[in-house]
Amino acid sequence: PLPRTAPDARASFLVISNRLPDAPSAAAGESERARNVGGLVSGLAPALAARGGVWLGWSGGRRPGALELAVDASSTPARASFDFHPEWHTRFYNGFANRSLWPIFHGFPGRARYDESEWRAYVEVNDVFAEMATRLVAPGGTVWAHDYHLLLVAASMRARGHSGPLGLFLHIPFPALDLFETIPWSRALLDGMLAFDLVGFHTRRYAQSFVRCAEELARATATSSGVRVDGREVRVGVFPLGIDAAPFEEIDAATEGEIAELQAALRGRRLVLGVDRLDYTKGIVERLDAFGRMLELHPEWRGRVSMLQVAVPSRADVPEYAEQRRAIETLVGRINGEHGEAHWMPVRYVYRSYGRGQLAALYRAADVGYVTPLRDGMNLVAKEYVAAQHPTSPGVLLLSRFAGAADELEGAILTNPHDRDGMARDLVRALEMPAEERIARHAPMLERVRRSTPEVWADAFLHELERR
Ligand code: GDG
Repeated sequence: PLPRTAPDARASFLVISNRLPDAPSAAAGESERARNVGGLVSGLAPALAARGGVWLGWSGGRRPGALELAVDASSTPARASFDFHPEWHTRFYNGFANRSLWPIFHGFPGRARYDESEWRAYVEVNDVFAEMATRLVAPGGTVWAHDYHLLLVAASMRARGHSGPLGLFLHIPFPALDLFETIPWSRALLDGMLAFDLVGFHTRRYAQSFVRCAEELARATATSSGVRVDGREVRVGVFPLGIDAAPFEEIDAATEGEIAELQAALRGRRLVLGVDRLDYTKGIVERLDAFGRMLELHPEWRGRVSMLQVAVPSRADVPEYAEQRRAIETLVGRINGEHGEAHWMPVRYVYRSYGRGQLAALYRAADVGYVTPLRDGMNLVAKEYVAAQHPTSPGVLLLSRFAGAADELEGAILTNPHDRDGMARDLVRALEMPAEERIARHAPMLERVRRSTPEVWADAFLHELERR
């Protein structure tokens, strides 16, 4: 399908992501990345403005034949369109992206399923994005693609004559060779990624896995800056994404009110908080289970602590997500049934999203930030929790070793979400940590979170991408 309209002036800088930052939700209850792009947008907006750039992504609409691929420039909004094919949502997005790439990249081979028609849709949609992108950006312009939905756009843009720098940032982990090579189209995906000039990851581990796959599967040679393959240099870099801490640090009057209300409801009980998109990678079931185990092992905490789990609706039309929701809700019921009293519910669970101010209030009121994904590219919730703590009476961050954020947040208690008893013990340690130690752990983390803004991240990536 060819674009029907395109703006005349070509941009010198183009950002491409599956969804546009301000796109309305695709399906009722689907929050998707509308939130984390909050950080992305604030990081990229200055770069877009300075360079007269545009942002290309799917608008979220699903009407066949409608204007569906929108372009949002910082100053002069432009739109381009293609005929939307409804099966793209099921095959490309819910299919190959979220039922094949998402699970395997997070280390869940048992959940990954492969279907050739979905792979074909993935190739086709990447091609459509590439076609649109090539029309929008000047031939020598800079292109920055985001995430696992768009691993093939660089190859396709090169084939269409684009000569400027092409960069990719992967927001999720990159798996070890043993897992990656189980994907039926692993070689094609790898070649697609190797068509970029710069590939960025959140952590060193993911970058190393990528280099290892390139060596083994594409006969690349590791160099000091990345890999050399077919006589070309592909740079590989580590660019940990941060947050804008200010909105979480500055608690306004409305937020103060929310905190007071929450504290009144807690009636002196300690609060352990989990906030996640409802996703099996986030380890919500394991986390609830360890909380229940803690109440068994440490009955002295019964009636003195409550856990609140906020689960933000996500990808609800993918069967694994609906099933995960049922598993969580069953477990919450079981824990409350087994451990609860008429006057005390151990777990409160809400399936909805909150505004940022409310989220900041929850973070600040929580004694323990319970952030225990089984695997997570970075995890920005951990950083937001740190930013929201009061520096003289901070809570404790209990963080999974398997979140990318664990590399940076050294003051956290690092835990293994696969170890139920260990996590229960770490929870008690967090609840009992003296103020002095809490402050000593929190201060350097806050410093780091403040410094590492999305703007710093975007500048570092783009500087490297445009360095010749
Ligand atoms: C992917 C990677 C990587 C959550 N609930 C609400 C809400 N949120 C916001 C949080 C946070 C964001 O959503 C979630 O970001 P995470 O990083 O924790 O997780 P993913 O959505 O899985 O993001 C991840 C990230 O990309 C960036 O590269 O860190 O590893 O999986 O900002 O605050 N926001 C609002 N209401 C909510 O109820 N407004």
